[in-house]
Amino acid sequence: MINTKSICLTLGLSFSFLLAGCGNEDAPPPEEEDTVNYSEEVEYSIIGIEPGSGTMDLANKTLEEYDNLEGWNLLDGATVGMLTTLGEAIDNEEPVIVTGWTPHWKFAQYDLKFLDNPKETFGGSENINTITRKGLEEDMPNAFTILDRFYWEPEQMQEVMLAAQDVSFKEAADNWVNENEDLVAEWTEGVDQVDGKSIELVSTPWDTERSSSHVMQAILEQQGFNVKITPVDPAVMFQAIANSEADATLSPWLPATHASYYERYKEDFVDLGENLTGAKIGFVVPDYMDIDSIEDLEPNN
Ligand code: PBE
Repeated sequence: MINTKSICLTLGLSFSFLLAGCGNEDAPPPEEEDTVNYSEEVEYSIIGIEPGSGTMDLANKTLEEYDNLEGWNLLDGATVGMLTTLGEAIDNEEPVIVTGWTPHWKFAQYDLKFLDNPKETFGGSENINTITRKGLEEDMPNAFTILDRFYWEPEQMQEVMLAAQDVSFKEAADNWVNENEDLVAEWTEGVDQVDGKSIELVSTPWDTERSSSHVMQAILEQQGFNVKITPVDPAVMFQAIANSEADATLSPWLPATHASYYERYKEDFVDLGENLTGAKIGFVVPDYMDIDSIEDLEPNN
């Protein structure tokens, strides 16, 4: 019997010809491998998060604005569900598309990328701002000064988020504050201690904001404040500050993510500016997926 494999090898034929003509019938021809249809494989679905989030507002807008996303579904859910689905897909090297954001520990744990978004439906680079109710500066000038000065880097926020995978946010934030005394001293320099004055922060329920609000809680407690953190949705966060039901929040993502709420309430709160820059949201996929842009996805016809 003629051994075709050894003939192919001796003839030194190209690799693709070898695969096509020389045994290994189970392997798909290379052309097929190149044109794997990720859109079909993910069933034209994007794994979303909580419906009240800014991320989902912009993800819905994205589905409307890209013609190639016609017939796609954005699945509501919870952030923990999104993270579980993402982790399972990665364990199996399967394609998956999620709504994602950074800073977040998922980028430290997995090799992920944002899909390019030429229509900028998720904005570009996002900031996280600190806003307070009107009158806080007069009522609690000490807290106001610290809130105004507080600014940290995405890496620092990510440290707290990562630590809080193993301990509570309170403990992770207390530890971070103790380990970063010099930086904290810059924010509290010259600010007098108070004696148990109560202050209420509202925070959205995601790890990013749980980190910043617990760090602020730890700092204000060191200054003698009694600090309560109330977790709420973005809509309620803006409402509570605008109505003076809460004192301050470190949770608004701007200029894109929470733009609609910001516009609606902007006359009724005080914006102290960024507490973090260089954040980002969008559609996120594992690095092993061979697509780079939202425009690489195909409509569900
Ligand atoms: N997120 C991402 C918030 C802000 C950006 C989930 C932390 C949200 O979508 O509202």
